Amino acid sequence: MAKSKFEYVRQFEKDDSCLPNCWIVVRIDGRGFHKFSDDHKFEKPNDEGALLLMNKCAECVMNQFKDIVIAYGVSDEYSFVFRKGTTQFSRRESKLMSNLVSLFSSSYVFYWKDYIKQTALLYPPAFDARVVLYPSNNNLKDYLSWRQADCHINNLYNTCFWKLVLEGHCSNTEAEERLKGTVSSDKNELLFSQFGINYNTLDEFYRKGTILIWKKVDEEVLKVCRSKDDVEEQERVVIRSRRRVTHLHTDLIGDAFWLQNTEILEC
Ligand code: DGT
Ligand code: MG
Ligand code: MG
Repeated sequence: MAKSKFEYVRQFEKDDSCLPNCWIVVRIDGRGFHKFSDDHKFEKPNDEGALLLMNKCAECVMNQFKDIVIAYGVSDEYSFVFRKGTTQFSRRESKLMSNLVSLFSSSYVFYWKDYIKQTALLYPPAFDARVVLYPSNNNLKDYLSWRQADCHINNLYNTCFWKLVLEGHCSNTEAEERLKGTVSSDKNELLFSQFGINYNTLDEFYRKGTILIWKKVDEEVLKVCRSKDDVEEQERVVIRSRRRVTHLHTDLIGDAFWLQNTEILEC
């Protein structure tokens, strides 16, 4: 095909393919979700529907991008990890990042009404995205551990803060003052002594965030077969093994998770 004289402008595009043999992590995060969650009356500190909506969007992303081997979500963020050898979009960073974040955002709007009952969507939400490459398995495990440790620190703080405000008759400033300089054990003690709550027994859904991985499951499917003489059609139930996205709310910082799910790092 003949080329136009304008064709040369393509040379200005930069090569942004990700380094080979590295884990590619795409992390998305809600823009201004502090305000967004107030405007949409999200329950404090955790809104179950809002978190389930995030998980639904992440599942949509994984179902379209089968090279994502694990995803981890907490609050308004999700991290997606592509297998080291992926050739999706020739590993181009901008293509990977923009496709994921736009599919996630449109899913958020599309599924909103199925998950958020208290209010209609008041304005279009946005998510930012970044790509980070991790060369070793340990780097990747430390990355995910960092996000889950963050989940723990924020959730413990927010649980205390909102208990003090909603049930402890504190103003926001007073609750902040009460928590200033406290370490984890102080916060655990505060929850126990003042509100009778053992933090470690609270739902893991909130304490650990959500891990999405692929697991093989056996499914029953109805198959139409012909009889031996090729006269009759018969329906038969057969078992098919399928890879499905599985949701976990468990610790991924310790070794146990990686020993139980060795396939993640082997891919
Ligand atoms: P950014 O990311 O720099 O644009 O700013 P934000 O406001 O999104 O801040 P970020 O991402 O550091 O923190 C997430 C905010 O979203 C945080 O203020 C709490 C809020 N949020 C997320 N999930 C929930 C929820 O389930 N319930 C409530 N009440 N708030 C939530
Ligand atoms: Mg945010
Ligand atoms: Mg965030």
